[in-house]
Amino acid sequence: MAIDQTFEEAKNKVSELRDLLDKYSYQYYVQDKPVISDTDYDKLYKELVGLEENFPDLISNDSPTQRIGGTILPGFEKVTHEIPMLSLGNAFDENDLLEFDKRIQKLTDKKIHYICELKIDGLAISLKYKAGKLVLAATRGNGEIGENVTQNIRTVKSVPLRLKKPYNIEVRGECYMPKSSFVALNEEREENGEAVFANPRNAAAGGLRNLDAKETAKRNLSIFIYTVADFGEMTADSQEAALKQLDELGIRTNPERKVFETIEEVWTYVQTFHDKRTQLPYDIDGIVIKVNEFDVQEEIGYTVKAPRWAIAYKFKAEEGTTVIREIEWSVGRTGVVTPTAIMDPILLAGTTVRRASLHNVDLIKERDIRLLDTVVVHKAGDIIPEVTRVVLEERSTDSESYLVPTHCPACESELVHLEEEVALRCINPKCPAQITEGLAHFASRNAMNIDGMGPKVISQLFEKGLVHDVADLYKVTYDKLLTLDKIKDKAANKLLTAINASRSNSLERLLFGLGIRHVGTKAAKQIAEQFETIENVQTAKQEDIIAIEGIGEIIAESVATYFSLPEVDELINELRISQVNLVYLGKKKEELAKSDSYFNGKTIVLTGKLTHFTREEAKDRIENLGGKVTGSVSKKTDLVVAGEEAGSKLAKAQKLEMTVWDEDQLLKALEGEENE
Ligand code: 1X8
Repeated sequence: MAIDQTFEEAKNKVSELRDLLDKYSYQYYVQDKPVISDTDYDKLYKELVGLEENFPDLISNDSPTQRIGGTILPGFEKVTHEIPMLSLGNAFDENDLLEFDKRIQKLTDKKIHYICELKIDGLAISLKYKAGKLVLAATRGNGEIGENVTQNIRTVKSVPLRLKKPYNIEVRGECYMPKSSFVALNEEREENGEAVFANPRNAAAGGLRNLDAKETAKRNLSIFIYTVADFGEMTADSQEAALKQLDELGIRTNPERKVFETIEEVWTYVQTFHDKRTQLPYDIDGIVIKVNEFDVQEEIGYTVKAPRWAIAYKFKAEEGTTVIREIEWSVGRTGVVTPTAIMDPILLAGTTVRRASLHNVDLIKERDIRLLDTVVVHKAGDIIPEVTRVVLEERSTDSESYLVPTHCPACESELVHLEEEVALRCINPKCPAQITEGLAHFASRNAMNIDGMGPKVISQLFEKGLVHDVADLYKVTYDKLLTLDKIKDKAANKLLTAINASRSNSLERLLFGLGIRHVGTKAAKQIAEQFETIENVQTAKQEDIIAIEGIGEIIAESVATYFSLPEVDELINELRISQVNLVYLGKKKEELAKSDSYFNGKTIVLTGKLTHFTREEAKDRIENLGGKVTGSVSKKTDLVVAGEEAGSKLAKAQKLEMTVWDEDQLLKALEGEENE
């Protein structure tokens, strides 16, 4: 089909696909309101990739396929900010805000409003658009000279590569990493023996300042734009109006902003967000308060460094001091041995904290953390308790350096400190801690989901010699369970039911549960979907696995190596004998969206004018869900969608007493809602 396509046809289709993909991306990343499934998005994306491969002349820099550039940069180019990137004055308490208000009132006679916005804890970025296209992204640097990070910023999905209007503007905002991505990233890094990031900002900075944009892309960064530096074709008379216009251009702004008349109201807002900030999905370190009216902003003016019409109220970092009583070492399922500080309880950001991860040995050595040290504790990204530093003045004179363990706390075999890792590792494959952690992982919710099979039951089963590997879990009997502490008739039966139920899990749960390195739930799902049976996975070559979109070399190699081990063969056989399901039970990707769709297998006629989308767009979406769109009403027609000013086709449909929908009903059905 593609071969017969003329250049003109391809060009139209490409343009249509880009519009669609940009729209869906906007709904997903900017508005946080996804309207189509990932599968449908991928399908359109692949169609565009295919067309661009066949017609390379059609590739343009603002195509959604061109977010990740190919080359690794030798270094970042310096960029001079024509309009300097200023900093802000700070306020730390209510009094500072009252004084700010007094200064403002003295500098103007006009009635003013204050606009309060969240102060995002990320990295300031400037974005330049020419004729609506992103041409430059730069870091703040020293405010005068920053670095060209265009290639990296292009991977940030909430940054539009083209605006909804062909404007020439420069805007500024904060690039950040969501808290959830930060936690996941650090967990993964700890597991891999890599150094963890202290907070989301550092993790974002590391991502943004990577010379390989592919690495930036992996960090799941996002952006909020909060100011217009060069208005170009925009006209706005207030910050509020400017932000609204940015929204309309497809630029992501923070929705929590609010306009007030008095500084007292501002103070209430500040306090509200001080308490609410732990619940936000991103880190904020304060509130920015600006005079809303632009004419007054100009009247009030600037100091050398900062606007006089704005101030940043800074939240105090939630931290406190306590004493380390003990350092506990635990062994993870991959053998990484991690230290946890056990401290005198301390209240931090609303919760009592007794334990803080010290992450790895190198960190203990670097910060010279010792037993009985008084330490400052904070919550990284407002979530994870961490030891910031030692208060050396409080250290007693007879204190001694902490002796890092040389042997595994679980199996006593000698620990190794691999050169490229910050972690200590137990490399004994028979280490009981690794095995029980692995068993717990197998039974956990996202894996085989064996309810009630927690660490306590597992340790007992293991210590009593009743379970050695995951296959043994399926050989557990009622009598064996009754030998465990706190397990009586009811609990034993419940556990057996849960074990039995897990036999029918789809393959991806098993693949994840096996604990193959680098295989998370997402990769497990993709592999199961692709290969369908464990036998196919076992015989798959590394290159077959890499061929799956989104699976890279590291995962592919890990999977291939894992299944090449003879003991893994044996384990799978045991699972098979125990009647554990080894097949993928989900639908193949394409079938998935279609099968539960109203449109699947139906013939639909579109007539009249549609307002929410073009005819082509509606057709694409119906077809993606397995429907067929035809031009004329006949006996085969299942549904007629009548837009505005529908004519003869509607009349015919009504005469034949067919189902007729209006555009709203179509929209709802496309979004998976049921119509009467
Ligand atoms: C820095 C920040 C500003 C805003 C939010 N987050 C920041 N980190 C905002 O205006 N909403 S303004 C600013 C600055 O001017 N240095």
